Amino acid sequence: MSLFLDAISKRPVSRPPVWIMRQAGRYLPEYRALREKSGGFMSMCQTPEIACEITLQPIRRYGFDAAIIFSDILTIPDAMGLGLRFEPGQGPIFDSPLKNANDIKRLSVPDPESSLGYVMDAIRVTKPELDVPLIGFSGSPWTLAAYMVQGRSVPGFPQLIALKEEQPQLLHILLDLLATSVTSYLEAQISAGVDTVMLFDTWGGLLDKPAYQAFSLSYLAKIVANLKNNPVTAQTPIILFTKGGGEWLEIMVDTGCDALGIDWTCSLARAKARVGGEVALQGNMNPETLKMDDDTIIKETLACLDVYRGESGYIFNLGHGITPDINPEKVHLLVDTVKSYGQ
Ligand code: 1CP
Repeated sequence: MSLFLDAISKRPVSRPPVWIMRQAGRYLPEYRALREKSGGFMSMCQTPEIACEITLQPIRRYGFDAAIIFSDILTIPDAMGLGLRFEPGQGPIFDSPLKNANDIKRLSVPDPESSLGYVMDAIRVTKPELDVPLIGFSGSPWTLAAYMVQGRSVPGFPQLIALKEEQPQLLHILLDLLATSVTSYLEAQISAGVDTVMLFDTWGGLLDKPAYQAFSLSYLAKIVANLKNNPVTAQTPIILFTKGGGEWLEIMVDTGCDALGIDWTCSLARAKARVGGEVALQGNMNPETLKMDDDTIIKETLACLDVYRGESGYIFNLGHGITPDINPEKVHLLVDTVKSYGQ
């Protein structure tokens, strides 16, 4: 067993495990060096040996208690034929975003081993190199739909919101297809060797509560039920993360997930009091804290750890991904603070 899997299942631990969202990425000089000589972000994802190397970089440097497979949430829409590109400084762009009902009705569920096999290959290459658990992941249907309809990252995703207002039934057709696609993608990742899966619902917080339930949570619940009802995947812990979802923790727990990721706008102590009896919690230091002085970083790290002093059911993480402008030394300080906790 491992600290990470023990904490998620609330078995006793000597200290909380630590990993950070986007731990494999642009703040690391060794990542940027590899990116320089590789043919772009997607080709790095699609070359299992490179994806493996990038997954291992932060494990080697910091000794995190879990690894996350190097990939992206937008692999599913890419496999559906939307033509994903990454332009430097602009983020993801789809050449063929979904413009109308025909575009949506033409889509089909990608077969994970044939059209996303590079992700499963990366998992199979990486797993034997690790002595900590490996996390697989997917975007939530709502968050994937956001990029597929909008075509790129635009604040507020106005075209997605317009589709929700004007043609909700059409959006539900898309979300349902994505829920089926995400289920089979995560099943394939689990069969290939990941120990846990995490669903990133980065844009669920754009919605109000009834719309969140209808357009995001109901599809997350479907995916959790599918995985829990399949004997091959039933035992694999599932982490749900809705950025901006702090008000909705109770209904997120009702999906049957094992852990919730929480962002920094939500009080960890209050979240624990509300749902800590039912699920493990993961989070939630503000990523901006890593730009501050050492004493502040230590103080904020300890403030999270103290909420669970002497108890299991907690995984230290940031409240969202680490940003590219962070000094890697600051991450050492954070990890050392967690690892020496309670000793
Ligand atoms: O230019 C580069 O080198 C690419 C930068 C990059 C990286 C390192 C992108 C483009 N994706 C990733 C990796 C990535 N993305 C991981 C790998 C594992 C790890 O965490 O270390 C993961 C889990 C993701 C997930 C992801 N991609 C999310 C969900 C999590 C979150 O941060 O909210 C989202 C929304 C994306 C889309 C995406 N891909 C890349 C970027 C820059 C973005 C965000 C675009 C936006 O701002 O909307």
